[in-house]
Parts: sequence; structure tokens; C-alpha cells
Amino acid sequence: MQGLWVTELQTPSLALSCRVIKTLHRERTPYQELAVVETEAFGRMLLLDDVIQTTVKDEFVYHEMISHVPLNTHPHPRQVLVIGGGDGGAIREVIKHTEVERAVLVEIDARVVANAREYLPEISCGLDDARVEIRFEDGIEHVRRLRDQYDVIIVDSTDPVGPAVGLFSREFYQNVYHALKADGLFVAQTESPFFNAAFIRRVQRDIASVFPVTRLYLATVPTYPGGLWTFSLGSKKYDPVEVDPQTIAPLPTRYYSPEVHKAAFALPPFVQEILRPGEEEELF
Ligand code: AG3
Repeated sequence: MQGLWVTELQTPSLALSCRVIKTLHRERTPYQELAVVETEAFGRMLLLDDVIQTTVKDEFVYHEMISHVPLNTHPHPRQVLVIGGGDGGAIREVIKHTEVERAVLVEIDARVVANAREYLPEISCGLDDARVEIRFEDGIEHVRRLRDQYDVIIVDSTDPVGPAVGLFSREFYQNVYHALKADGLFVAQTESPFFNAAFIRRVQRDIASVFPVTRLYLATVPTYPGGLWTFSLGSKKYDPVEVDPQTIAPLPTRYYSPEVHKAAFALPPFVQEILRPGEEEELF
């Protein structure tokens, strides 16, 4: 292949490569290797440890779906916590909800926020909103101390490797439960149904052991492994499937809509199979 390309090794035997127009920035932060590159196919792209986090062209799918599904499931989302998500994309969507009074971003790596502000203004633009509070802390430690604080918690993490592993543990879900108010709910990005089926089964089982309502929903993110992506939701009271689309107030979005909210919970049989109780090892 001619010229400069950026490649994510999505699995040990599968890669996604994008032609690079320009490397805008590279640095080793205290936590990870960070790069911002301009790609031909997806525009500017943020990579952490050579894993694609977000691109200007397809970020709206992921950020709208990780935000508006939980915020439109809760009837009055006023206090919202985003864990990870230092690029600001989820925060930008959260503050579209006028009822939100306070949106706290807890990101471990201050360099992610600084670089998003500098190179990804379309994504990070919400971070200066007066309702937004940014803390550079470990989200795992942060939720450990909280009781009865938030209506919605969004876990916009990296893949479950290295420091993010703890964001997918049963103990963390228990701490999230306590950090939420009596009718609160949370959502986390939970990887690919093609390549991470056993992982999704374990996460769904752990969430269900803590929360009375547990759901899985889907969206298509072209730059993530397999394209089809999952989100896992745990709720103390409200069921996202029961939301009446007629009651969802219109917002400026490009992927999310009241119809898509409903449709995202229609799971193909191979995904339903992942949710069937059973051993993790049975899954491909
Ligand atoms: N969080 C990263 C999702 C995981 C992507 N995985 C991968 N490319 N292998 C997204 C950060 C955007 N705010």
C-alpha cells in the first residue's frame, strides 16, 4: 500500500487500516500513547495505544447512542456523570438535554481532554458549558465514594484491557448502583457481539446480578471492530424498552431518533444467544 496508513489490530487476526493525510500529534501521556491523525476516510481520528477511539466522521453514532438512550429513559435526568470520554463527545450530547443541571466528566488522563480541545473542536465543544465540571481522576476510585448522587452514569471507556478492566467488574457495577439515586440508571459501551461475545455475556450477567433492569442495545460504528457495537444498560427502575417514543422530545441528532431508540433493542438471534444464560466458553 502506498503512502502512510494507520492500522488498528482489532483482533490478533484482523486489522483496520486508514490512509493518513497527516499526523497531527503524538505523545506519550502518563497513561498511554496518544495520537491524532487526519485520515482520508474518517477525517480526524483519536487513537490511544493504537486503538481507534473516535473519528470526526462516525463519532456521532456512538456519542448519541451512549447518551440519548439513557437520558431519554430517565424522566428527569438532572445530575449526570460521564466516566472516561475525555474527548467530550458524550458530554456534548448530554448537555443537549435542557433538564441536565450538572454534567460531571471524570477522565483519568488530562492529556486526552487537552488534545481533544486542540485537535477535535467539533467533538470537545461542549466541555466549556457552564453545567460541565471536569475532574481528572480514576473513575473506579471516584464512584467508590459516592452515594445517591446521580440520575444517569455513562461509562465511555476504552476496551477492557489494562486500566479499563476495573470498569467492567461486578464490584464497579455495585459502586455505580450506590452512586445512583433510587431511580437512577447507567450505560456502558460493551464491545463487539462478533468478537467479544463471551465478554458481553459475563458483563450482562454481572449487571443483572446488581440491577433489577438489564438491557443490551446496538448501534453501527464503522471504525470499531466488526462495525456492530453493543451498549449495556443497568437500571434501578426505568426500562428503556418501555419508553413511549411519542414522549421523546426532539433533539438535533444524526443517528438517534425515537424510532432508533426502539429499534436499537431489537436483537438479532445471534445476539440474543449471547444473552442466554450459559457458560462463557460456549460462545465463539
Ligand atoms: N470509547 C472506545 C470504544 C472502544 C473502541 N474499541 C476499538 N476501537 N477497538 C470511545 C471513546 C469515544 N468517546
